[in-house]
Amino acid sequence: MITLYTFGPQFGLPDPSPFVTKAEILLKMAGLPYRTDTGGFAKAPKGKLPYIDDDGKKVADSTFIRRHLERKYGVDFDRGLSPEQRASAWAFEKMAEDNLYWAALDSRWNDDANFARGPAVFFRRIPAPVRSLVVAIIRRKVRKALHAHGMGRHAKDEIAALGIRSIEAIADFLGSKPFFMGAEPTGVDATIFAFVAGILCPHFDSPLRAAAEKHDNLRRYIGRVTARYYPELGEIAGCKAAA
Ligand SMILES: N[C@@H](CCC(=O)N[C@@H](CS)C(=O)NCC(=O)O)C(=O)O
Repeated sequence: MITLYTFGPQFGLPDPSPFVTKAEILLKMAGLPYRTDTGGFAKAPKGKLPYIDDDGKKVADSTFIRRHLERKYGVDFDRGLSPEQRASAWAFEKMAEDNLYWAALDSRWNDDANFARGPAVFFRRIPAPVRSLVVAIIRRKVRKALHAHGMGRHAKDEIAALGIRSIEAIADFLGSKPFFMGAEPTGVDATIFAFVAGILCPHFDSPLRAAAEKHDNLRRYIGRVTARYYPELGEIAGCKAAA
């Protein structure tokens, strides 16, 4: 049995981390039995979630989890796609993970109101006297990571502009297709769903959310993917699971 290490559902999302949600959807797409465990962060091989334990073998990072499932179980998440489509899918995935992610992270962690409504809850089990110190240390760590990536060096409106450009690209590429690459879901849907759902999450206010909300096709897409992979949740990010 595969164990997927997660943060656990939060803010009406399957997980606050889009990378964890991506890995979970890939497991669902593969049709493999798995369990989730929210107690693995301290032992994460790369200091981040997600990672899996598959019969004693630990695989960290959502993309390497995907590669592991492809190699060990013979799953082709891009079944039916041409090499050109596979290339586009990879490029969109990495745009979301390596660029859009940082704009979304900035809006959750550096906007005080969003932080108070969101990531602050991760620290509520820490005793009150030291909590504010721990929160300050972790927020500084996130700011340093944003700076090291480069996104954190931009002004607020520039960060929003970059994030919105990615959202527009996602909405335009999706167009009227049911799933990101066509009539059926493929691997990239795990990523696109996870990121767009996180941005549309009504728990947070941001220019990214306002931009995403202008695209009905994105909202319908979230409903469609929810129906396929999280029917038990009924709706995610205010988008009702669609029949
Ligand atoms: N490249 C990784 C990214 C994973 C990642 O950034 N996870 C974040 C949560 S969204 C994390 O665990 N951060 C904890 C930390 O940096 O201390 C993947 O694809 O799995």
